[in-house]
Amino acid sequence: MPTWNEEAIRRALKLYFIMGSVNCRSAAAPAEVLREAIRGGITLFQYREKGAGALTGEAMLALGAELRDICRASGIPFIVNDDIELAIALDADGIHIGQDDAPADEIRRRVGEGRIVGVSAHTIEEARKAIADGADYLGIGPIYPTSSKDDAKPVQGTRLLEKLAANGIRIPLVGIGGITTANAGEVMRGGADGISIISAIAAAGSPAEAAHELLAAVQRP
Ligand code: 3NM
Repeated sequence: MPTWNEEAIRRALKLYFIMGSVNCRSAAAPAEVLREAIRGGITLFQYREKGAGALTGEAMLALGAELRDICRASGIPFIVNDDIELAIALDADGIHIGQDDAPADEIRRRVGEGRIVGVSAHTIEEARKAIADGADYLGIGPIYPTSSKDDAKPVQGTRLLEKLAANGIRIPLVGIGGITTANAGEVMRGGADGISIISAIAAAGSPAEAAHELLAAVQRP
């Protein structure tokens, strides 16, 4: 397993694609969407099998293994959302947790050293706590309105990103929630190292083209 220093994580966050089977257009197979997204230039992938109709048990594990193998073949780090057992079973490169999960230090102990631990933070207090607990990066959102998360917190624009920078907080940061090619530049200018995307890639007519355009927007903020 590669070692993840801060700069490697910052680079990987640039275009962070998140997907589960429910996020894909009805006819599109998740594996094909992921392959296309990789072709378009994503730099990191998170398997997030959540929401109404999500797979469970063996089917969730099997899809995860398929998506992990696609990532491995292309050198894209593979992160699992929330589920410690699944992250270990899939030998994921990392895990992403929310505020309802155990603290980052406990999660790291349980998944083992060498894996990336990312934490969602919605306030500066949550960010400080996650950093103290040893998070490798923070997901900051929702920046814009999103329909991909039922229990999303109130939209906050780039305010928290700017506040973190103003307070000298330099942990790798990725913006999330409603990000598109039209607003990606604003997120980067707000201080993010990258953007996390579900629907603007997973539900796009061409995930490859969508990813390609998003990457261009991130590279030229
Ligand atoms: N977490 P889309 S917003 C998974 O605010 C997730 O922490 C959020 O999906 C947070 O790119 C979100 O389709 C959904 O808006 C992002």
